[in-house]
Amino acid sequence: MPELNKALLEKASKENIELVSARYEKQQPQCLWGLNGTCCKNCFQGPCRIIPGKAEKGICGAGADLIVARNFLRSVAAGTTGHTDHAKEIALALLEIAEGRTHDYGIADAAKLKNLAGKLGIKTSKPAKKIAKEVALEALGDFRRQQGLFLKPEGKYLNWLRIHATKERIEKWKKLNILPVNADAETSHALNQTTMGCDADPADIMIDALRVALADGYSGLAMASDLQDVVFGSPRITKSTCNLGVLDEGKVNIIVHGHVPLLGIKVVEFARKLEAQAKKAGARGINVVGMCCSGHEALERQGIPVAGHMLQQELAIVTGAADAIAVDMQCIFPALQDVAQCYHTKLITTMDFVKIPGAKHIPFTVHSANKSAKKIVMEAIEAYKKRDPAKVFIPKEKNELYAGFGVESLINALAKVNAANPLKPLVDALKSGDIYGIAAIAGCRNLKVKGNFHEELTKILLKNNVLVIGTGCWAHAAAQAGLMNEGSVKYAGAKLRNVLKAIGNSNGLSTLPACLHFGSCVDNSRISALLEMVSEKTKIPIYKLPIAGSAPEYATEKALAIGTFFLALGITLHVNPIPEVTGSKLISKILTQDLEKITGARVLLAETPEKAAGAMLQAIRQKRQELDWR
Ligand code: NFS
Ligand code: SF4
Repeated sequence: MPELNKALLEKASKENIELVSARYEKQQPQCLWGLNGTCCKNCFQGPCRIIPGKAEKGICGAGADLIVARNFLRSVAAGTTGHTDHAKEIALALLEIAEGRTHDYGIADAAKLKNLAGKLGIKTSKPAKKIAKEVALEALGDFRRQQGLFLKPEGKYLNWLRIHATKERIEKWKKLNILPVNADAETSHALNQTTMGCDADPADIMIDALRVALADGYSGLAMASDLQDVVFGSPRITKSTCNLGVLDEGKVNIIVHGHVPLLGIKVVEFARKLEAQAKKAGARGINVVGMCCSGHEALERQGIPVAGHMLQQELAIVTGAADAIAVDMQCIFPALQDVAQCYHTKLITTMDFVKIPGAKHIPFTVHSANKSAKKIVMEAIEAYKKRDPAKVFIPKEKNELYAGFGVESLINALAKVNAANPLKPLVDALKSGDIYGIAAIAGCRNLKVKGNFHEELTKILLKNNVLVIGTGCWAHAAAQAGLMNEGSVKYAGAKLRNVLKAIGNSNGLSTLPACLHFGSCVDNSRISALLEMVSEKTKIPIYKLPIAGSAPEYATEKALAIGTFFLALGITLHVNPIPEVTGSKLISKILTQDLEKITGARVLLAETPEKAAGAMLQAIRQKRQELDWR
């Protein structure tokens, strides 16, 4: 079980507040059929469970392989909707901005807008808003382009895949017949495909999971990051603070939690505007901090401190100093209100499809953003007046971190080393072995895993001179463990340390941090973009490069979608906990072996950080040998 803020856990237990770990214990032992993936509820003759030797088939005749494959595809599709819905919100917002129907948002990065427009084939010699309209329509095209089961439009596929993927991958995916046409259609089609009496071919279903995952990667992750950069600005390398110690006893504390920066960044803006109101209420000011991916979005663009990861959301309230938590969507525990009602904390929901009984609902749209953000901040100030000082305990856990890495900011930093050819220093270091390989670590925190998997795995890889880049709740964990500040280079092997120092020095820093914060979970697109760039530059396909991924504590369906996207890209991926596929030998074999012949990547299973690091290093070593990079 990952370690959480100990003093706060004790406070919660004294105050008789039930937290996620207690609920986890009460769920033990967890259902074996659920864990091995052989429970089917896809029709109401069921539920059916596969019992080897007794009931090898469900009532309709579906066997273990089929049930496991269908469940897998359904989870990937569900996870994908999280990201495609997110991307669509931003595309729609950009259209509203472009057409002047909202003035609450604008265009913060016109250069990125032009760059995207250029890739999409849009003329850039016109006013930014006109370009923005066309870019938004091209983005929305990825949700509108129609295909039927009996009608496959020749050569048409997602715009966002076309502008990002390498030629090698596009050819590969074309041959596999998995180029997605419409991001929404892919996910809804997956539901039809897996309902009772449709596709009965488990291997076929697994290949189709790759297509859905490509929709996730491009018209989910990449589109969300790209358009958010346009509207809110691209990330810059920035220094900030993390962990629950970022809450400030003397100020009105507002936590923005969820995923879409449309909300979080507005709250930051209005907190600045309403400082005087907070002072009138007796506070020293307003302190906005982020939770989960909303935190990363505000951190990478504005340096806003990040309070914590998914498993710390309830603890933030237990501090007694959280005056308001404003949430949008995803990874928001329904338990938040149960905890909030024990304190003065105002839980504020903002989206029509994410409501929590007992919480205050303030609808938030791109048209009402300013008004709603002001209301949210005022609610927090009102709540602050009711704060009980006797219940306040802010833990001292707080660490510095550098964040804001991504393709643009990293290229800028590398350009200080080699202005004419910024990628060269990185590629040279990879070739020479000064950087032994690149590890991309992503995903949630999960109580099911033993110990601090994220931190331990990262440290072992660093020691072996592997450059670690990552996102999401991994980034919270790594930053809290001191793996993202200047002092963190001590964890890096000597060769990697020299590279980090050299790049840092050229940028006026003593060093780059040991591992690089690549942002929120949709920002996994920044990782794929970097790898795509290295692949194009070296003319070596991603699956041949010394790269390995890991989702060592994944918990959400979204993480499964991202993991499958990495596999489609050709990134060999360690996952933990063991995926819910063990009830089928066929599906387990497809993921851990056969997939390598299909996409060039496979799943690595390991239940300890040592074993995971060993498997990832072995995968990297093998690629180096095949490339003759010693
Ligand atoms: Ni990613 Fe971000 Fe965290 Fe997991 Fe949830 S916050 S979208 S899903 S839990 S990493
Ligand atoms: Fe059972 Fe088949 Fe229905 Fe699934 S689809 S619940 S296996 S009858």
